[in-house]
Amino acid sequence: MKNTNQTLGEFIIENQKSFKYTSGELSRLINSIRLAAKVVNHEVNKAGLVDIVGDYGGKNVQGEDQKKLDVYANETFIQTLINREIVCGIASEENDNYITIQGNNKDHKNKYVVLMDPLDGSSNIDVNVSVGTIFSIYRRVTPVGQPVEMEDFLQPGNQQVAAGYIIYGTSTMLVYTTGHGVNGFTLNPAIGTYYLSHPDMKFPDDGRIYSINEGNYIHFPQGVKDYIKYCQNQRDEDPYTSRYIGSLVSDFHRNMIKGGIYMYPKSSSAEKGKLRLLYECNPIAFIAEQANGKASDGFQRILDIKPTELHERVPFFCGSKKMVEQAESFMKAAHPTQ
Ligand code: P6P
Repeated sequence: MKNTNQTLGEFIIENQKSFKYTSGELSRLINSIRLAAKVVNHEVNKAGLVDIVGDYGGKNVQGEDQKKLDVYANETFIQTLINREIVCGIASEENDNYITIQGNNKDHKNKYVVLMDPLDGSSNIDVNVSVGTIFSIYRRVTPVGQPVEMEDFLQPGNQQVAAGYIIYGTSTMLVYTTGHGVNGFTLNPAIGTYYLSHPDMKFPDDGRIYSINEGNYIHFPQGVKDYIKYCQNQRDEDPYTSRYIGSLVSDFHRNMIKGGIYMYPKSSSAEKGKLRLLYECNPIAFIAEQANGKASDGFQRILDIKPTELHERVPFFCGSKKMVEQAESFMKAAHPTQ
């Protein structure tokens, strides 16, 4: 059993040696995310008290209204990462194009690129429902110079070196992986320190919670309808239950602890689904697989999908391995040519 009084800082140092070919930059990168998360958490926690909630007036690349906290979170993470000379580029849900960072490193030798959704589920902010930050980290492929979109940002999810999320909920947690399992840290806001509260997180192999926006039911592919009906018809001693918060990080986090599946399939109104491959599905899929779970688009492994554009969307089925495999069996039966 790992020491659960360990702080995140101690954990990073202790596990430093498990990071392949890095001399501390990845640790410093995760530390900078830890710091930015504390700053954002402070604002999220008082969102109802100050004039920082509500529409910013801008729209992001998805055409969605930008909430002020969206913009604040985006700027906070970007500035924190820029200041540390570790990252050569950042892509964000809130920015149409990626940002390149030179800093003092005149030949752009910073090793990592970061892709993020700075405040996922932000439509929940003004109704006091938990929201989250999702991040994905890759080593750059091009050796020096400005990062290049195709080589450095559009890498398949199986190339991630780290991924994680912060959930700003009843407590604030940072959950991440560097490819050696998943660990969760809870923030003690009184002293601003994260403690290892959930060591070695694992999905239960099976579960009874399914998370999907059933308001879209009539627009779902037949395979999804068949799976939902399968869940609803299981009236044994341990029936299925529907739980959907409308915040990916919150639904995923609960399902990882209790067992469950999250689905955002394509529909007649969203041909590729809603979730973005690069900074929502890939990082969550990396965490899911590291926790013995599974993530696919209903047919193929999410982490093997070769991205073609920064903000592309994919259908998303993620959670307990047996539940995802069950859902996939309905998808393959109903859509044999896909
Ligand atoms: P819908 C939030 O906007 C988000 O990207 C996820 O966090 C969440 O699970 C999903 O969209 C909710 O979408 O269409 O059900 O409101």
